Amino acid sequence: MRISFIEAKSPSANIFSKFPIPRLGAVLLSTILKEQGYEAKVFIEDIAAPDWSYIENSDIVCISTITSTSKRAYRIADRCRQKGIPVVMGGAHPSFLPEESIEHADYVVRGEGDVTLPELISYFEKGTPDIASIKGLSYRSNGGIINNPPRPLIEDLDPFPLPDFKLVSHWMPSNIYPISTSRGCPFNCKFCSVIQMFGRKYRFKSVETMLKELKHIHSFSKGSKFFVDDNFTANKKRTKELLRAMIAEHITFKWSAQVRTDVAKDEELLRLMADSGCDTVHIGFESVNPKTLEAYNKKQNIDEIIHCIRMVKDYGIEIHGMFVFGADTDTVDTLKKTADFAIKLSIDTIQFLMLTPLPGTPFFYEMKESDRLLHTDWSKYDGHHICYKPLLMSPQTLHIESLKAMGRFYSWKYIFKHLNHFDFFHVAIGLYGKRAIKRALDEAMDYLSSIGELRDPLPAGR
Ligand code: B12
Ligand code: SF4
Repeated sequence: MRISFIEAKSPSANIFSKFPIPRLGAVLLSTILKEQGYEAKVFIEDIAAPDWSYIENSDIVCISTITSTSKRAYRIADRCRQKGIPVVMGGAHPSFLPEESIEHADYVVRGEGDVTLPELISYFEKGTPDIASIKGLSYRSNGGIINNPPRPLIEDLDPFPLPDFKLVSHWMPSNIYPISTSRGCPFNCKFCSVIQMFGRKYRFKSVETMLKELKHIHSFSKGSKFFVDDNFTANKKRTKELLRAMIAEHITFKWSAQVRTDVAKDEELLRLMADSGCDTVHIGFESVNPKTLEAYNKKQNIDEIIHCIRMVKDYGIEIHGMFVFGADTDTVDTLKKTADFAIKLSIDTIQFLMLTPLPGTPFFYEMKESDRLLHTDWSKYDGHHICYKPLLMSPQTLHIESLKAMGRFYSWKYIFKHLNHFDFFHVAIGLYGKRAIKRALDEAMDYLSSIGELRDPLPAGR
């Protein structure tokens, strides 16, 4: 049986657009199926155009999508189904809106697919297990939609294979290599869909398994590595054990990861991070407005943010600071203050996103129920477009001022500061940022004037 996996193309640029990396879902699931004897191949549209002749000669097409890529994913699904190929869809978006996704797919896998998909493939091939018993599966039956009971989160991640990137079409050993060591996050931020999908119980692979995987990856991957865990240091004891073991076994390389401000409270952890090769951390600072931090339920304050920036920099690690604009407590002044704050504290690179009501999150249901969603053109749910009515600003103001705040940061001053230090990498980032902001400002007028026309019926169900 030949199974094609497709990760649908991003609708707009993001920080890794120049060096696209896949999410691990399609790569991991294809590896699991390959180990069970199936022929599987993965097409990541952001990396290269898919081989349609391969895909259209497949027995099953599996599509992975998040919210912003779902419009594209549905077009691919429609095309495959027109050719009579069964389509299975999974990922963060179909998991929360299965009734919408099933309009374009034959099956929707809700939540983690590692066990659900192999059961579904076995059902295709052998007729077992009974379809009604496959937890986490949605499908059509007798003109209606059946949502089987949810599948509990997988407890033990160790038995799953290391995602095999040889299955990914056009993958190069020099690419940034994504690695997952854990799932879930114990926090509960209001806008975050990760915890709705992967839970608040922090699950992680054992140090022994991770060491084996890292040793293998290190033997062939030439690029830097990105730990895609949402909170790589949620359990500091295990992270320190892992990093200590990496250093002891000489498995060190350039890596980056997503962490919270609380890393700065543990200097031993920072030391181990730096010694094992960490060059950049991605941190959700989210806001410099204390009321907004509270509204997001972020459980961090400004003093902790400042302390974190200083400490992390002291250890020679760069910071990619992520901020989210548009809480009911934010004004234009908040946006300006955020840019000034990021400049003053010399954050290395930043991402200013507009708060986005992602399906599955408490924020989405709050906006939907209070009729504050502007539209459901999901391709605009990418953090770079305003999609709801803010409280203290007009949608237009929030959209434009967010871009202007980015422009305040990625300014000529930023570029010349790095040029003076012969830091051409950041000069290039500054120039890229400036170009991206100009393009976004040029496109903003069309988008903002079309908001009224984009208004769709709101999706049903929770
Ligand atoms: C790495 C990453 C990135 C990378 C690479 C992105 C890419 N290729 O899309 C970068 C940094 C570039 C990035 C950018 C963005 N990201 Co991102 N990213 C992640 C992150 C941290 C890890 C992804 C991963 O590998 N997960 C681990 C694997 C195992 O999970 P998975 O891929 O979801 O797969 C599992 C299930 O979903 C399911 N499954 C998935 N696909 C399929 C397919 C089938 C057929 C089946 C049966 C099952 C199935 O089974 C898998 C195994 O259990 C996730 C958070 C997270 N925990 O997932 C956010 C996440 C995916 N990103 C998110 C967002 C919002 C964005 C941005 C819009 C933000 C921005 N403006 O910069 C952009 C958009 C990128 C795009 N493609 O358009 C959201 C998406 C939420 C949503 N509902 O849409 C997430 C969930 C984080 C969050 N805050 O909520 N991202
Ligand atoms: S800390 Fe990060 S991953 Fe955890 S809930 Fe908050 S935003 Fe989500």
